[in-house]
Amino acid sequence: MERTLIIMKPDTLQRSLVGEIVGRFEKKGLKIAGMKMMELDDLKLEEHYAHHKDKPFFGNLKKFMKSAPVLLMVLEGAEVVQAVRIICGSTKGVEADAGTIRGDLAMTNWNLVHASDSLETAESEIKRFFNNDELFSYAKLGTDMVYESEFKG
Ligand code: 3AN
Repeated sequence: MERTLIIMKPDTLQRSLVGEIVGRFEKKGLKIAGMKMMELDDLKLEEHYAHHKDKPFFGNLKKFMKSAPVLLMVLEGAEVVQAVRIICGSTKGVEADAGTIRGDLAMTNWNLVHASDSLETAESEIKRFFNNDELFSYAKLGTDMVYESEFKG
């Protein structure tokens, strides 16, 4: 099964949307393999947002991401990277489809969640934020109600 990284950004905590957002992933049938709260620092943010480090908004992005703790979650499931990106919606809230987290709950680039954009990125992002002993393998009840037999495993 694939794994992906979710960061619930400071606006999730400040807007009391933790339960709402975690609930959307749970209701989809995804399995939580790890979860924790953390304050991000410049080093972690410069690594995580390396692709944005020369952009004019990078300073504001770092300031925002350090303004309150974040919640980190590793989700597991078949084709979970793609499934989670669809649930999150496109980057800018006002342009994101209704029904997505960003489309329903965000207006701007303060968009509540980060989700890994590919399997390769997910692997390196999970390693960046989680130690092996913070990730859990267990049999989740109801899995056979979520997946067709071809995805069982
Ligand atoms: P996504 O989170 O949809 O994968 P990224 O990785 O391109 O999007 O952007 C990460 C974060 O950088 C966004 N969530 C947003 O906070 C910020 N960001 C991206 N593009 C812009 C922009 N044009 N103006 C301001 N902030 C931006």
